Amino acid sequence: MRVLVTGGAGFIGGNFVQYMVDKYPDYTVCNLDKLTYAGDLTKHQSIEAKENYSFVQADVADRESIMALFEKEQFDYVIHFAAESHVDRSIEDPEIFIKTNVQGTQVLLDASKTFGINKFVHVSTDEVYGELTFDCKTFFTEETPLQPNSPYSASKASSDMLVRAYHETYNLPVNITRCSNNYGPYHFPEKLIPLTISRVLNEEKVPVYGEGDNIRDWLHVYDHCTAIDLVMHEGRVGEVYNVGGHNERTNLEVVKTIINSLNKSEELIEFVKDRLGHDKRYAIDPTKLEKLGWKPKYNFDTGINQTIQWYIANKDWWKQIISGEYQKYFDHQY
Ligand code: NAD
Ligand code: TDX
Repeated sequence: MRVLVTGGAGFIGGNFVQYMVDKYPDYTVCNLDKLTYAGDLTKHQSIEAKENYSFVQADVADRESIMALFEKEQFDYVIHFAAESHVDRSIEDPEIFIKTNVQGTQVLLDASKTFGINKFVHVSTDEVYGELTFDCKTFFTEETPLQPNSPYSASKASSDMLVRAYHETYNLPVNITRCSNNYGPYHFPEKLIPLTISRVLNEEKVPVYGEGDNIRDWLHVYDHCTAIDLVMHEGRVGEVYNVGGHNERTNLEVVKTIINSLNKSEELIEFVKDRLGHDKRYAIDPTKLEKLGWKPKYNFDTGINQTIQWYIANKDWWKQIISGEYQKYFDHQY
């Protein structure tokens, strides 16, 4: 099988590329990535020499390059992760989110339709459903109406609609996955968990938006990879699958867990201005995926400890990222 993974130099796509190269030595895995600020290839040193792995630098919105690649490689599967992924950046400057997340997805759908594929898996997010209330009794199901609140989630919802339309109109074999917040190795330090771990390790203040009472539903990236593997091979064509492991935490709980596990002071917490349009709570009902046979390996307590240890052992990776351009972004943001 010939598998195209877009966004495979990023956090989740990067973990997925390594998972696939190791698990399926008889598949070829082509990692296509533009290498934006969020993409880096140093994470793939352990697989870059393997025969079943290759890398192509390209923009998913660049029609000519994408069409030429599909014609040459005749992919069986497209697993589409490539996106602008950070909500705060989308609030600051939405335009690139439309180009990459919406137009880029449409170009990949066109290429898949033109050259034929077994399956197009579109990796989406629970954020397309909007927000839940704090009552903790309701969950996002696959039937929850789409009500995206940020430019990022609006761009992801738009791409979901295009994927759906290419299935309905052209019979393209697709699945859409909508996962809750991921955490784990190689998570880019602009996001809450790696930002907190790296700043606490550096004895720096951790910015918590508003009162820290917003709730996210955390899933270890490894469990997201096993979910996509299952959907890619077993998912019913045309279906949407929610991915989540019932690990709801307030942001303040997450930050305190990290600080305490590193034996540092909670005085590092700094409450800052809230995010505009900040969604209150996300929580996934994963019943449909569980019925397909998926079971997560990590609960939050084991997963967060493994992740903290990973960031301690891999300081070189994140220290190189938080210097330079990233520092300018951070200083502007907070
Ligand atoms: P990320 O920002 O870490 O990585 C994105 C990757 O896409 C980077 O390597 C970047 O270089 C690449 N990219 C960006 N624009 C591109 C373009 N125009 N052409 C080609 N490559 C491009 O993102 P992530 O957190 O790994 O998220 C991956 C996917 O999973 C996204 O589609 C996101 O919406 C979805 N998702 C993320 C989460 C989460 O918690 N991080 C949860 C649910 C769904
Ligand atoms: O400095 C911070 N302080 C803070 O309180 C940051 C960066 C975030 N937060 C809050 C905002 C959110 O309530 O923490 C929560 C998590 O924030 P992010 O890590 O930015 O993630 P979120 O906005 O929930 O979106 C993530 O999950 C869904 C990913 O970035 C998306 O790509 C994915 O679709």
